[in-house]
Amino acid sequence: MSDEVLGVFTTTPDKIDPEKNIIATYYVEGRDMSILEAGVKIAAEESIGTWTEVTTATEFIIKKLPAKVYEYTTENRNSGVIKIAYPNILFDFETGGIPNILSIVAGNLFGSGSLKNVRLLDLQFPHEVVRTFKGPKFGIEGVRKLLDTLKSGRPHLGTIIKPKVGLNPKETAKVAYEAAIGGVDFIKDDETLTNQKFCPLDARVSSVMDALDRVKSETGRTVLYAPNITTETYRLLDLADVALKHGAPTLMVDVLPSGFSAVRLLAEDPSINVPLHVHRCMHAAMTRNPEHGISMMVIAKLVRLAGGDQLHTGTAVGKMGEKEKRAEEIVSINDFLKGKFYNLKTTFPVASGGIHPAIVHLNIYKLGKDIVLQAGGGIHGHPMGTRAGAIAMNQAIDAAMEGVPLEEYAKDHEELKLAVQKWGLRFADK
Ligand code: CAP
Ligand code: MG
Repeated sequence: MSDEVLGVFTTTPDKIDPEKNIIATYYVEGRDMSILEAGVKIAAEESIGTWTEVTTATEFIIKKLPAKVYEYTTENRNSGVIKIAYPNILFDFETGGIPNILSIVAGNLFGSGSLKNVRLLDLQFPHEVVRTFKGPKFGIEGVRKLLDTLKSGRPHLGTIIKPKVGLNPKETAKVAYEAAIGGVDFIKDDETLTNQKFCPLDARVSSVMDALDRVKSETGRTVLYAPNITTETYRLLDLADVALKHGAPTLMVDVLPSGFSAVRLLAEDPSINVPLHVHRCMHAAMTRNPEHGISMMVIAKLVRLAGGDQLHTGTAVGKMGEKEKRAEEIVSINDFLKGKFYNLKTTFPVASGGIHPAIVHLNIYKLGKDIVLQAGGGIHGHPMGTRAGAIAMNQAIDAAMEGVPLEEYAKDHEELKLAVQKWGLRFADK
C-alpha cells in the first residue's frame, strides 16, 4: 500500500471531530495484510476509492470526502479493531436517511475480497445526523403514561398470542381477553402473523379491541394491543390505517424484513399517534457471528433514530441467543435505549423468548425494571390456561419487586406454584 494512499485514508485521533463525522468501529480480519491496510481498504471503498486509481478525482473529492482510519488495535497479525471517521459531507442525511448511512458504513465492505471477516460493532452519530430524525413519539415515559405505571416503575408484562398462527379472530380475542383479565399490560401478535386468510387484520383488531374494551369496563385497566402490520412498504400505511380504524392502540412491525425506513415511515407520519413495537426477527443472521456481520447495538441505534418505541433486545436468560455473553451485551444495548441520545425520546427494551415465571427474577435483576417482559409459552402454557399464566407471571414480577425469593412467594400463590411445578426453577433453555 503506497504512502500516498495511506496519507489519504488515515489520520490521527486528534484530527477527528466527532461532531463532524460518523464514527464506525469494526472488527476486521484482513487477508494477508496488516490491520491498518485492511482498515484502509474499507475507508477507501466506502468513501472515494475503487480497486485502482482513477483519473477523474477532483481536488474537492480527495481533500473533503475520504473516510479515515484514525485508531486501530491489533489482536492477531491479521485481525483487530479499527475506528473509521466518515465525514458528514459524504452523506445525504436529509433525503438519503438510514439507507444512505447503511450503504456507506455497512455497504460493499462486507463483500470485499481483501477481508476475511468484518463486523460493524458500533456507530457514533453527531448531532447533525441525529437532529434530522424525530425518533420515538412516546418512548418509555409515553408508553408508561398510557398504562399508568410511571409511579410504580414496575416492568410491563407482555404476551404474544400463541400458537403463533392459526387462531381465527374470535379465538385470538378470547386468548387476548383471558391474558388481559389475568393482568398483562400488553398483547402482541407474533412476528409471522400479518393478514393471513384465517385471521385477517381488520377482523382480528376489531375482535381483540372489543375484548380489551370489555376488560376495561370490567376492571378499569387499560391493556395495549399491537397488531403486526409488517408488509411491503407501499402497503404499510394502508395496513396501519386498517389497524387504527379498528382501534389499535399500538402497532407492530418486523424491522429487518421490512427495513428501518418502514419504522420511520410509521413513526414520522403525523396521523399515526400510537407507540410502535419493533420486532427484530432475522437479526441473528447479522448479529450472531462475533467476527462478521452487524452488532445488535447498531440495529438498536438505528431503530431509535427511526422511531421505535419498543424494541426486542433479548433476555438475560431465556430461549434465544448465546448464553455466555448474553447479559453483558444486552445491558449495554438497553442502557443506550434508555439513556440520553441528544433530544430523542427513549426506546423501551423488550425481553422475549422462553420467559416463564421462574426466570423473571434473574431477568429483572440483570436487566432492570425498565423492561417489557414478554411471555408467550410461559403464559399460554400454564396448566390452568392463559388467565392463570398471566397471574403467575405477575406474581413472579411482584415477588421480584418486593425482593421475595420466588420459591418463597410460590408457597402461597397457587398459579405461581403450578407454573414452577411445570417448568421448574431452571432456565428455559437448559
Ligand atoms: C417469544 C417469541 C419471540 C421471540 C423473539 C417467539 O415467544 O414470540 O418472537 O422471543 O426473540 O416466537 O419465540 P415465547 P427476540 O415467549 O413463547 O418464547 O426477542 O430475542 O428476538
Ligand atoms: Mg415471536
